[in-house]
Amino acid sequence: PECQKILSGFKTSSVLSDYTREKRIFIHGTLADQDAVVIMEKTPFREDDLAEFFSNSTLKLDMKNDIYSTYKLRAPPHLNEIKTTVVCPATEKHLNKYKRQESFLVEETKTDYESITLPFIEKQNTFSLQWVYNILQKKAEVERIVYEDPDSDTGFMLLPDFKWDQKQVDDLYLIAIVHPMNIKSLRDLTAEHIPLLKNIWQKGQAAILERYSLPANKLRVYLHYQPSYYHLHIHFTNLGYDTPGCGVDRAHLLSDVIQNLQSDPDYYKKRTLYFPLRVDDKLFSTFKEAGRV
Ligand code: M7G
Repeated sequence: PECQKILSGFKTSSVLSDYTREKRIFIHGTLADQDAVVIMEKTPFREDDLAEFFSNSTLKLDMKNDIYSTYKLRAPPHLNEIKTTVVCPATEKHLNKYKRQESFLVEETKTDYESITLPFIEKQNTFSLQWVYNILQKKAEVERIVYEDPDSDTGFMLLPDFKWDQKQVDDLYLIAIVHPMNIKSLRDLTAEHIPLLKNIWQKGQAAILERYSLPANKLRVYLHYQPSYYHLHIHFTNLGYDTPGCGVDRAHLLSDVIQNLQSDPDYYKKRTLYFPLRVDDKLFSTFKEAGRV
């Protein structure tokens, strides 16, 4: 792939958030006068690179004391790449999504969903799904597809999530995007969708085993509620890696979802669901205006 210099024209406006331990930073700025978000993340070490890493690096001594010494290591640039994501033009919603801010747990009853959340989604207050349609119509990320089942009722596309650079299996992260076009989220699922969910569960696991040699019992497979994008998709992540968003407040294990629908066909239509929302999230304001926060 070609090397691009687009970031040389990036003008920083503010740091939206900065996660020291995860070595990840979210920056708001402009690119050619358009709002943009740049996300940079230092990537894990790869065992396969270690030999080259040691033979081609130089060390600058910081301090030495008895048997202890610390250094700054300069590695060859190709072994020290920074994973970077650019969103441009970025909307107000993107800036909110990436800004570090306080969250509150929201309670959503069946009625809240029907009177607050659903109208909110239908007014297209949510993120554009263009990137999802591009994947389903093979207009983008075509060469990244890991597995595809084209069936219009039970089919899906499995491909790497853009949070994963695919360099090591340790932080494996894929998403399965369903072919049916009318399932917005967990809330729309009924017993009718069990064949779709089981199909994704079985074929997704098999494809990941074949491609990455990672067995099913090493995978965390879940849905987000609320998601950011209201076209049903399932997250497949390495169990050994604490993916952002894998916590109990947003993640619903696919295995539980299937069982809940087996025990009650309308389980997710009726349940009260709990999830965190950020204070600047428009959905949060909508719940607040309705007196539900
Ligand atoms: P979500 O649960 O709707 O929202 O998941 P979240 O982003 O708040 O977790 C959407 C998933 O799709 C996330 O894991 C994103 O990293 C991933 N994703 C988002 N976009 C815009 C893209 C994209 O263009 N390509 C790919 N491959 N993944 C994306």
